[in-house]
Amino acid sequence: MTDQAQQRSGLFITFEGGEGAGKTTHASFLANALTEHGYEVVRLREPGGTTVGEQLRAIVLDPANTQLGIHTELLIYEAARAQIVCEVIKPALERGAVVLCDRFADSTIAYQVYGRGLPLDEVMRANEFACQGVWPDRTILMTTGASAQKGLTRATLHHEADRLELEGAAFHERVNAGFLNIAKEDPSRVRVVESASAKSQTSKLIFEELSDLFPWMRELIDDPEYFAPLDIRKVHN
Ligand code: T5A
Repeated sequence: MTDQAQQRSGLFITFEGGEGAGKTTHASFLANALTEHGYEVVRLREPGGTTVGEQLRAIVLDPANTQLGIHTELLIYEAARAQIVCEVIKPALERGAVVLCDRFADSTIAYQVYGRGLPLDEVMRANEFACQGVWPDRTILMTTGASAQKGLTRATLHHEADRLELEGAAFHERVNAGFLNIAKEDPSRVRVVESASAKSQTSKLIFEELSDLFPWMRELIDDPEYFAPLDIRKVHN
């Protein structure tokens, strides 16, 4: 382990963005790089990441649950979050791990406020309650360019559309606009990364946005060979 890894207390990094933006792909590549550099990495997804959370995920994403109300939907996401925070994220940060999470509280603002139309102040209160004082140190917001359709097409290429993916294009456009607003309001935490081009290029941009937290990344950014494999092999999630 590097000296730096030993001294650093835990770091919480989230990946956000619309459907199929590339969060899983790039969180996985980053996790490999951090592990190679001696960090304990905890990779999670929301909703999910705990036994209870995965059960809640199955409910909220099941296209058969057409009766699910938008308040119930919000509370399911928050319940899953409350569980992953206390069961996994808090203990990992206390140990000094780097926690990488696909989606977190920003998704609730983007989907349940901008997408569904729930009041911002109420959703922020729900987020605060579920997060229990835990908040990301850095958020990578991945975008697929002007239209949400590109991400939706990517997301449903290898699996059946889930309940949220089945929402119309207008819903997903509002979600994407919501994410960009969140970034505008908190630019030091939320870094926007375009993921419309080659994966290697996207990953390099992500490393640039994290290089103040991990200065050794600067050397990798200057090495084109490091990112090249992303364009030719599948990174295991
Ligand atoms: N939700 C979630 C809420 O409504 N409220 C909340 O509070 C929370 C937490 C979760 C759903 O729940 C909603 C949001 C979601 O609708 P999910 O499966 O976790 O669902 O989220 P998705 O966005 O649907 O996850 P995906 O796996 O579909 O998308 P990713 O992870 O963004 O994309 P990824 O990495 O799987 O890549 C998709 C495809 O694109 C290709 C990849 O190879 C892959 O095939 N690709 C590129 N990927 C990255 N960079 C490039 N340049 C690429 N080019 C092609």
